Amino acid sequence: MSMFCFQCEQTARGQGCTQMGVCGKKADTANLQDELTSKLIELANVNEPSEYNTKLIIDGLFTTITNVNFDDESIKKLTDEISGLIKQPSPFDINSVWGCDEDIRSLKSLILFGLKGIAAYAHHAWVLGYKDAEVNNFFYEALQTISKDLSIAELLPAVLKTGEINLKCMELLDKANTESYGNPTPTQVTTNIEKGPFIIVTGHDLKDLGTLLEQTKDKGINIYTHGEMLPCHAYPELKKYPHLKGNFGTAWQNQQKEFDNVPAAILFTTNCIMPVKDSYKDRVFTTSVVEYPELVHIDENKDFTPVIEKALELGGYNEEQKMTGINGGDVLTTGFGHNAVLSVADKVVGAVKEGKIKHIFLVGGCDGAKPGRNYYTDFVKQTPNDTLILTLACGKFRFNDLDLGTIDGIPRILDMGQCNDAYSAIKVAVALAEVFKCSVNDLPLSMVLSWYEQKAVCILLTLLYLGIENIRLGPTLPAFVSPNVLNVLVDKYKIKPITTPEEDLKAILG
Ligand code: SF4
Ligand code: SF3
Repeated sequence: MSMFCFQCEQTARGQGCTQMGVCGKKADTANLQDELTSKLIELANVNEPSEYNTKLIIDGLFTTITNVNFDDESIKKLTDEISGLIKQPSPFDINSVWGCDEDIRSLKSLILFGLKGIAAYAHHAWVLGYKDAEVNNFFYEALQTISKDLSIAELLPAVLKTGEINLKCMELLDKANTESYGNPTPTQVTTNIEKGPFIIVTGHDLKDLGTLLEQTKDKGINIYTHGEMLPCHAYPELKKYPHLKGNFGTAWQNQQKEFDNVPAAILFTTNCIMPVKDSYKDRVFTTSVVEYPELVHIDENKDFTPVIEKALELGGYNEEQKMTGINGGDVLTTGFGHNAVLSVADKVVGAVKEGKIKHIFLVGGCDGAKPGRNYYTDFVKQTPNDTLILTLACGKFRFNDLDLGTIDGIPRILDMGQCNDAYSAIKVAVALAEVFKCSVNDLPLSMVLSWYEQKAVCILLTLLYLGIENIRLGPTLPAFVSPNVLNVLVDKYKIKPITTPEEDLKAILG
């Protein structure tokens, strides 16, 4: 075994990557990421919390998320910086956790992987100037928990606390995003690409996009979002730029095909970056915690000149390119965050009371490469006409180009935003439960979720912390959930693996 990693949904044989990552991560890189994680745990144990240390922990954890950083040099540099700060060495090796009893390993994995997701959200809020002491303190507490010799009974509450803190962190990021860029409003986004130079921006970071839009003003360059950046079109302070034109391509796992020879510059602000092919390697740029060997990295000064120059040099398409989503549609509607949905709450409530809306589905989460993921397309296509579909995160690219019509003027598919906008879905669900004077579990609302990387883990933990039952999860269950831990999730939260769209719809609506 030259490495061990089982943190994402595509892990080898559904058990663990041991030779090289299915994601393309090499064994050396995986081992360096383990070393980084070990040092972060040591730092959290021996150093006093400080703003500087917290930022290092946040960025260090984010660096180890799936499809974020493939660059050994940058990982080593970060690890060395942390080592230099450690006052009294008290080495810890994360591999000791992988070797634990399987239930302990499972619970500690839920905490560590959930914490990585929280770190990503905390990072995005931090760069906009938003921080929260409780969230920040939890990074130390949770990393200490991982290094302690604790029982199952002691670890279970820490798992739920990870979900609780993630809710706080998603709330913080929502505040950061909406106070900086306004409340999202429903917005239609084209999938067509105009002629002329353009830049594709992918990842999750609103600030990077805002900065790039400002730097490309009046330069004759158009900007297109990709993947999880699609919801940016709905924020007033981003959509005010006329050169923010549309959305390029579909979900992250199609990037190697869609970026092949594209005559544009591509900027990765976060995951998900896949091994970069030679046919477009010269035009990919990274920033923030994303790094990939040999690519130009834009540092924290955020001078995007190299990206702009590359876009001008490549020149874009000579003619407008008609492109579509995976089902052939060329308009994607986004911007149904909590503010937009709650502003039409009366209408939704009225339609539910009159029986025009019989059920609401939350079909959200990550996309990925496994063939079984067309479940989500088929599920949405088969939902009856008197149901609404709330969605979020990159899994929506399976169905967000479908036109499923409207109910009383409300579109049947409501895109609430990025994965962290699960916060919006929670807010809407809680508001509906208040109106109907029942619990969220008693609402005609079902969650059908897809997971891939660690942000999905922290969101799942938040839903469990809130006591949400009957979540359907796919395409497969996490390798790091042991049979006993799964039993707890099934007994206590009635969590279920997805089956077929037909069977699941029958079970939900029956
Ligand atoms: Fe394997 Fe996923 Fe880890 Fe990559 S991130 S090495 S695919 S488990
Ligand atoms: Fe997607 Fe990578 Fe998870 Fe933000 S971009 S959700 S997979």
